[in-house]
Amino acid sequence: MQTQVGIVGAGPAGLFLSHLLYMRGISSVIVETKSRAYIEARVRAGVLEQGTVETLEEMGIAERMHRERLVHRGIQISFGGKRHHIDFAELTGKGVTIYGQHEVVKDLVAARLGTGAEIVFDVEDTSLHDLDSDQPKIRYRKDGAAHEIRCDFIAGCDGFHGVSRASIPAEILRTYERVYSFGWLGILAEAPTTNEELVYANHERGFALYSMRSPEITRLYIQCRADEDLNEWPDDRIWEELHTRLETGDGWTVAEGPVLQKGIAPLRSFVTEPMHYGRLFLAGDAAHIVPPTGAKGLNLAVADIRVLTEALAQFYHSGKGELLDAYSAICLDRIWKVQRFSLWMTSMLHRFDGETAFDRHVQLAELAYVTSSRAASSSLAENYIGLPLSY
Ligand code: FAS
Ligand code: PHB
Repeated sequence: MQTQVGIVGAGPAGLFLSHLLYMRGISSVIVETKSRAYIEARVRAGVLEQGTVETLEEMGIAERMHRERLVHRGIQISFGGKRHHIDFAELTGKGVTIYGQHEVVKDLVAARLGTGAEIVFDVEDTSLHDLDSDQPKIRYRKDGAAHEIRCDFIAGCDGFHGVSRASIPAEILRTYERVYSFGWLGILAEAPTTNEELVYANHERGFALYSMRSPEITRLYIQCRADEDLNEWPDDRIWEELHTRLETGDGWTVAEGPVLQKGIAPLRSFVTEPMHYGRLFLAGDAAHIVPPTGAKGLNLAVADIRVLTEALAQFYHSGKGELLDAYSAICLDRIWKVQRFSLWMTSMLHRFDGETAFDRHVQLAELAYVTSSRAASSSLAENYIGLPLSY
């Protein structure tokens, strides 16, 4: 098989790239290890920045999102038993969209297949070859048969555990990482929302987050040990911990309901430099991971893809490679600013092993300052709604 851009991974990065390239007249094929049903049911991010919403609108696949999304003016931060509103709309003129990542994936897959695009699901043994030539190749197996895709470029959109980053010679790569001693235990519950915005809570017992997917479905998280055993967390223990950590003394309570999904995700800050080698370009989680506290993972993938689309369009439409050469630097400028914000939000809202009484007082002072200073809350707001896009 031959195509202009071979894409590894049908997550948000790969799917956004494939459709944006299609709109620029550039052909692509996506290979994906999982099934279509699996990737469309995989519950992950929930918050879309304005830039991601505008990208979906530019692609002409925002109709269901506009119909089903929730639009929030801001967030609430809870500490010391009180909730404090950070009003993004008042501070920045913009809000955020609540629309599940798996819904975005459904819309993207439908749009891609609607144009006759090639998405090869259920592949095995993906490998990348001849990356430093002008005809790199993706090889994979499907239904026991070996296949090869000859491309001009390969986009590594296969997430943190994919093969793309590992295909770059180790001596080329520099990686930067911070691993946290805690993770997030998350549940998806069939329970009505009882608050009109997300609530981020810093409680003596640890962090908790109240989020949602629709008026009928809530998404909630509690900070837990990274090596926590999910079997030790029956539903009633989770609900009890959520009520404790989200208690605000103002009468607000979290509604309970059947738990539809339950899981523990580790937290990590991670960056790969450079984000390309030869004709292979990394995008999204294949190149970087942020702790979900800043709701950035999916949105950062979209920002990478907008740059990569412009760079590939410049190459095919004018024969120039300047943007391809500058791809890593352009993306990394935003990536490190998003890493900073996500680390800052995580440090402000979580309890840390070994923290001293002094550390705790400084953390509570940070929370008090951010929720009482217009300058500080404006800084949080402009990062949370999304920094301006490069392209
Ligand atoms: P993805 O990981 O989404 O997609 C990569 C795709 O490549 C997958 O479909 C995978 O099956 C496929 N793949 C992997 N190896 C392959 C191979 N060898 N060959 C072919 N295909 C291969 N972000 C938030 O903002 N908020 C959250 O609450 C949040 N929660 C998360 C919870 C979990 C458990 C995880 C893992 C991530 C979470 N994230 C969250 C981050 C997440 O949303 C990512 O940032 C987002 O999915 C990034 O999209 P991609 O870069 O496309 O990577
Ligand atoms: C979610 O709804 O899944 C969500 C929202 C905000 C975050 C992380 C996760 O910071």
